[in-house]
Amino acid sequence: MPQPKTDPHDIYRIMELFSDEERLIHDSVLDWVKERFLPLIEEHYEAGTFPLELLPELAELGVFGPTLPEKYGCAEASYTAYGLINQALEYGDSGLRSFVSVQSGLVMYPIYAFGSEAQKDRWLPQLASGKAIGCFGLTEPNHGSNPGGMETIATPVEGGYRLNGAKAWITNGCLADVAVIWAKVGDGDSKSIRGFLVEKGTAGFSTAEYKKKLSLRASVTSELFLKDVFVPEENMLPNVQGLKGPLSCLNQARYGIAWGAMGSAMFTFETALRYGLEREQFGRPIAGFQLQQLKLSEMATDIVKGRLVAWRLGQLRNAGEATPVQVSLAKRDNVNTALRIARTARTIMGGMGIMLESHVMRHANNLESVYTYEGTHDIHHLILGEALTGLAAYEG
Ligand code: TGC
Ligand code: FAD
Repeated sequence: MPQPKTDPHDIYRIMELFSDEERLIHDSVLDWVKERFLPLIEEHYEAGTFPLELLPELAELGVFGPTLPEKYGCAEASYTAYGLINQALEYGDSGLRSFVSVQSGLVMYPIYAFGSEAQKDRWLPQLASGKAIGCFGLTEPNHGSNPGGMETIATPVEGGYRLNGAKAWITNGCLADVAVIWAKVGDGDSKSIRGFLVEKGTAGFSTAEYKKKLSLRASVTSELFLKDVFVPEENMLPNVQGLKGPLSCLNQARYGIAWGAMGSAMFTFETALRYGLEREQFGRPIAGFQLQQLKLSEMATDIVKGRLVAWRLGQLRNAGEATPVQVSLAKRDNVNTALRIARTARTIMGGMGIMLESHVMRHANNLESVYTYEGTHDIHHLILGEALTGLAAYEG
């Protein structure tokens, strides 16, 4: 087989930008993904299940809430390490990264940033160790891109609140021991939005799984129903109010996706390159044809650029200076790049590319969801558009 003349996996020697500790964290997660996760993914993807049997090992790797303090059982690592973890996980499957994104960025983060000491002490160690699973309920059947319009209402009653409403498309909804539910209190203004920790088994709280997804099949997605659900006062997140509460959590998860998408792109690129070197047509490897080299060259270039954007964003985040607009740019563009690369990888693999066993179409299908969740591609264009012009174009 012909041999590459440069390291196709890291042409720009980007791994040298990270500390020894960050590289160690990345390598241990990536090794685990290759050895333990990839052998199981086909079976779970076909069955439409998440490999829950791997949860203790995932927790052992320290991937849940990795930037949070050690006193809660977390790794207290840098945001760069957090990014590299996401990159390694999504090399396996976007559903695996989703599971970890939700647990870390959308459940542990709000409890840590906005919760009471009692809420942190109770939930963070359980979530870090994988003994509890969480989910994040923001989207509703009638309000996706515009969560400020939410209809879920929390009515104050003696000792707490009574929640009524429904949430749609919730990752890990059916699995979760605790759901972070965002609801309007009182007059229905978006400034009244509060976060509530709703525990599995609470009377009036039920879930239903979406069963026929063609994307993220190895991730559980659910509807949540709240009918007169009593939530005690102590289960409300005390330290945030308004839409900025849930939107700040999205910064965490969108940041991880910007890295994760590059992991997916690296997998599909590497798979297509390997195939192109092995597969012969017209008496020579297909990677030797100019048209295929153009594709490989563009894929490799786009991966370098996307990884450098993620790295720079990580530097800004480590310094506490990353803005939501910067996060938006990276989420949108890196996911779009990864989707384009997955589709191109599929074409290089010809008919084989449509097979589950070749993995590239699984990645492409997954990325269709990633393109839409955590703010659609369009919404992220509008966020950058507003920053560039000072004109918000969401309405009218
Ligand atoms: P707007 O008036 O712009 O803002 C309301 C308040 O929020 C503040 N804010 C932010 N704060 C922190 N981080 C951000 N990224 C923020 N964006 C806005 C803002 O400063 C304001 O604060 P204040 O104090 O003045 O009240 O709000 P808007 O209603 O006009 O909406 C703007 C828009 C459209 C950008 C926003 O609604 C949006 O991002 N929509 C997209 C919705 C979305 O991303 N949903 C994701 C749901 S969760 C999910 O998909 C999980 S997938 C998980 C997985 O499996 O990985
Ligand atoms: P809509 O908002 O109805 O948008 C439909 C189309 O209209 C899109 O192309 C959109 O870009 C476009 N559009 C909307 N508004 C505008 C505008 N102003 N200008 C131009 N175009 C516009 N949510 C959670 O809360 N928690 C979760 O854990 C979660 N997990 C998810 C998992 C999966 C697999 C999926 C698919 C979604 C998940 N979501 C979750 C929901 C996700 O965040 C929403 O799907 C997303 O925000 C878009 O909302 P929507 O699907 O209702 O689309």
